[in-house]
Formats: sequence, structure tokens, C-alpha cells
Amino acid sequence: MDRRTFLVSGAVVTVGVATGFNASAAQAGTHGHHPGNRIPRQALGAGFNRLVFSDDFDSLRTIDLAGTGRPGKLWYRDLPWNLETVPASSFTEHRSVLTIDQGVENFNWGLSTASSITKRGTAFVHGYYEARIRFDPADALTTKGWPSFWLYDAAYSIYFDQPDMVPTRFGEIDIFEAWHAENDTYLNEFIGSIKEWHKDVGAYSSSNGWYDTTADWKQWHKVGLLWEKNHAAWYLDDQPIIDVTWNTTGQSTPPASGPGEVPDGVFSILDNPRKGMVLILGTGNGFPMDVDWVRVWGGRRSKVITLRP
Ligand SMILES: [Ca+2]
Repeated sequence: MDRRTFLVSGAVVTVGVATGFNASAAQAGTHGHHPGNRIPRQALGAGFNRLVFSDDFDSLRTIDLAGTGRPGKLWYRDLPWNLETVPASSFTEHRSVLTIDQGVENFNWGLSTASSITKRGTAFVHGYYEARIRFDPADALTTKGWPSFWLYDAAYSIYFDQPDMVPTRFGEIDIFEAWHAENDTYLNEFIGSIKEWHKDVGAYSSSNGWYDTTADWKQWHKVGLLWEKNHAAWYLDDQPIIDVTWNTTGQSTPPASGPGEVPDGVFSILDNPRKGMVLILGTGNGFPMDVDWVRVWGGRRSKVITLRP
């Protein structure tokens, strides 16, 4: 251990104590729990030390079940592009655990932090995103979609019906996807990737987004994403598993893949999305996902944007 490592470790411990970290709060349980104020080390290391968005799912009151899009909720269930809205009955809460059991197949989009009806809600730029989730992989055998936790360009989604407001290039960050082929076995992958979409062309994607896990997904696991300027990193139970860097002039590391030649500066769209990105939870029709909590950690170099029409 060199001095720098020691100092970094020391800082983590000091801050953890000051914010009242309780080790027992991080232990797995049979039902939902509150994680206290523990700041993940990887968030703290990037300067994201403030809880800027949080839902323990103690009830369904944070969800716009009525589907009005009125402000004051954390989650909305109306969808852009006239996609079929997920019925309110898809969301249940028991012992502080949200279960999303979608009755429709719609790109794994059940809830997002903004409404496309009223164009209100919350969007984000940079930060550390984490959720505690579980699901039964056996459900993959009879369904098309999959449990997902992701970020998508806010302007592209909420202004879908106002073409002059829709960006021609925009980003997507898949924090976690339990991808599987339709009606086929879930092979235990953690899919964590970034995409840069170009209108009428398609998406350029990071090429190292597949991570084989040994996790038992019927038990609780934490999935996490660090998103900062020129860098994204994915975490499973606080262990780093995937990492991508980019810049404004060259190719990303590792190189991206996509339609035709990958443009220089690929992924730099993620450095400053105009309206930020909305956070999305969802799954396939017939592939329920349990969510104990969702947290977003921010700081001086991140933004939380209150969306208005
Ligand atoms: Ca909970």
C-alpha cells in the first residue's frame, strides 16, 4: 500500500463515520431495508458525496400511479412515442420492496423520472447511480424483455412530439440489463454499456458491456454506475466490473462499435446532454423485478435538472 492509497482509504473511513455508516445496514436481508447514509467508495472517490435522489420504496406514493404527469412524484409511468403505458397494477409494494410486473412489452421501460405528458420531472448529468434488485432468472424462458435500470436522453424522450426540440445525437447508458434471447435462458450476464445514437444512422455502443457473473439473482444485489466526464464505470455489489473512457477528439477505450466508421469523439455527447438524462426502471412482460431502493449520489460536478415544459 503506497501513501496515496492509504490516504484515500483514510478519507473514505473518516467520511463514512461522519455520515453515520452502520455496517449492519449493508447486510442482505429477506426483505427490504434502508441502507443508511453509506456513500459508496467509488462515488466518494469521484466527488459524489451527496444523496441527490433516493427512493426506499416504503410505499407507492412516490409513483404517479394515476398517470397524470403532475409534478411532485419521483416516478412516472407514461411513456414517450405513444408506447403502451404500463398499467398502474404493474406496481406493488410489500415490506419496502417495489415489484414491477409489467403487463406490456415496451423496451423494458416501466417507470422514469419524467413525464412525457407534462414534460416535467427530474433529469441528471453525472453522478453515481445504484439500485438494489433481485429477480428470478427462470422467467426469462417465457418472456421477451428483461430487468433493466438505465438512463436515456431526457430531451429525446419528453419532446418526442416536438421535432424541433428533439436532438439529432443523444446518449443512452444501460446501468444494468439482464439480457437474454427471447424465450431463452438468462446466461447470468451483467450488461452495462453506453450508446451514442445518431438520428437516421443508429447507435454506436461500447464494446465491453458483457460481464459474466456468478451471482444468484434471486438474492439481492447492488448494481451501480459511475458517470463522469470522459468516463463511465459499472459495479456489481460495489466491485468494479466494466470501464469505458472517451475524449472529444479520438476513439474511446475500448473502441466503440456501430454502423460504419465510428466518429471521433464518440460518447462525448454524454459529457453535457442539454436536458440531462432520465432514470428508468423496467422489465419484460412476465419477468418481474424487485427493487429495494434506488440512489443517486451527486456533488459539485454533477447536475440534477428539474424539467419544465
Ligand atoms: Ca426498500
